[in-house]
Amino acid sequence: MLPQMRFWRHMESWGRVNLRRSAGIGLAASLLCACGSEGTGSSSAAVTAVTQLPMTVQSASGALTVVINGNPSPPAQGEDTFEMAITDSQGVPVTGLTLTVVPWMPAMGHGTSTVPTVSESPPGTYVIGDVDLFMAGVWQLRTAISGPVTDDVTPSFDIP
Ligand SMILES: [Cu+2]
Repeated sequence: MLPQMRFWRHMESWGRVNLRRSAGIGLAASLLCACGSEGTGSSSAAVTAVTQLPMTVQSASGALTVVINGNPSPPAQGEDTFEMAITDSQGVPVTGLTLTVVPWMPAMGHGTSTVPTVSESPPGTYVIGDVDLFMAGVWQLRTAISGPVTDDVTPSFDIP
């Protein structure tokens, strides 16, 4: 009787370990899946990717309002031009800014080989050319603002 009970206890604990192991593998797999879907940008908390223009975003500090238009509109795969009309908290256009724009694909961690051009169309509208959105998916325009105001803004687009 005793040896038999030991045997079943042994089997029972062995089974539990195996269950735990397979549950662990399942958990790991679902975590990987969660990372994958987050990478598409659809569930990203920080930014909302839009498909239509114009779009309005606040700068990181909240001090500036940026209204974005583009050509083509809505933005499409290929070479795009954007316009950022930047105003302060009073709604006054902010002129004389320097914008450094980096197109960035967050899901894949890459930018573009082409560096966008930036020029101001006074007062306070900045034209960003040569934006090479060469893949479909979510792109950010990581934009550092310097000059009279230091700030940054990161509008996000979902390119079909
Ligand atoms: Cu990509």
